[in-house]
Amino acid sequence: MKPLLPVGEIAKGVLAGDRRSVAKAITIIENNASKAQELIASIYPHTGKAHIIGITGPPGSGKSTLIGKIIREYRRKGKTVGVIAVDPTSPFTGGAFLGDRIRMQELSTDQGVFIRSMATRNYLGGIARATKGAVKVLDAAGKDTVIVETVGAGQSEVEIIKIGQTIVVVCAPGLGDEIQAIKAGIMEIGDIFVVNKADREDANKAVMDIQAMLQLNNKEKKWRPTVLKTTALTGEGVSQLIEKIEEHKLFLEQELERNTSRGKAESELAEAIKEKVANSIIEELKSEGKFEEFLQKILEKKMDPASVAEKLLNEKFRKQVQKCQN
Ligand SMILES: Nc1nc2c(ncn2[C@@H]2O[C@H](COP(=O)(O)OP(=O)(O)O)[C@@H](O)[C@H]2O)c(=O)[nH]1
Ligand SMILES: [Mg+2]
Repeated sequence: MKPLLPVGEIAKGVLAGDRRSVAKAITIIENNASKAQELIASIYPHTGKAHIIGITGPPGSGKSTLIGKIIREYRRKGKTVGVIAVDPTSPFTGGAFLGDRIRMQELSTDQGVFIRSMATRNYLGGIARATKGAVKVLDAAGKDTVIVETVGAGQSEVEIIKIGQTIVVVCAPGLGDEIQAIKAGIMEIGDIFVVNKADREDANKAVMDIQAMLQLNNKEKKWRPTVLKTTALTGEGVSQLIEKIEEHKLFLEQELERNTSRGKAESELAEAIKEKVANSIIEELKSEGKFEEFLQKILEKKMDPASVAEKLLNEKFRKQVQKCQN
């Protein structure tokens, strides 16, 4: 066996975007909790640049096929893509991925694409945590977009998919269980709903079913989820899906900006209030002669400024409370 590289070396490789280091880093995250922590700590400052897309839905709805097409579309736009598939039913390593092996090879030799499937076994700290770590690795490695694929069922999947900043729920007509998948808490967190296999005739009915459910769920939301149709096999509808994803990304960026300007305004207002209140209290103390009286005590070193301030304020507020009670 080859000697193992120290974590620091692997982290350096990840930051340089080296594929093999990325693969090793994810293996560390899967297998070694203490090393994983060290690794995450060293790459963490370089994360936060990628847009993370969560793609969920029932098995067989065509998520992996669709992701193959999404990757191609992003590559055409010159963007790099990382994929973490948490899906035991159709692992990316299997033949099902992308429909055929030729296209899979095409993608696996592309340096701008990194695909990794993670089994849903018992990871230390949980699968959601391991997935989060793997996403950070791809983010730090410079991938513009990171996609997480997961089967939409059960609470742990909901946990995983929340890693995504934009959440895409993929259903297919005639699967029967699309509504169940949506019921599992995913309806509330989906940003974009996709009815894949639009080549099937009952696709429009599925679109209407989802739209009806969305209407029931119509809590005051700033982002209105939409329903799109795709045919992953041919790629039809995929560019519209990418457009919607980009629109949601822009929405998130604008929300963030609004929130930070709100935060700034909030602290400015608090500062302004503090200044006004302090000034008016000082003025009052001066007019009462208290300020001068206690200033003298400080000059004579009988009291320190902090104790004086406390005493003055205590007296002042006791008086006010008494005023109120009368
Ligand atoms: N008719 C049709 N079949 C599709 C379409 N997209 C995927 N499939 C097929 O559906 C099956 C499941 O696809 P897969 O991508 O593995 O689904 P996943 O389990 O959601 O990842 C495969 O046999 C695909 O070839 C589509 O748009 N139309
Ligand atoms: Mg799949």
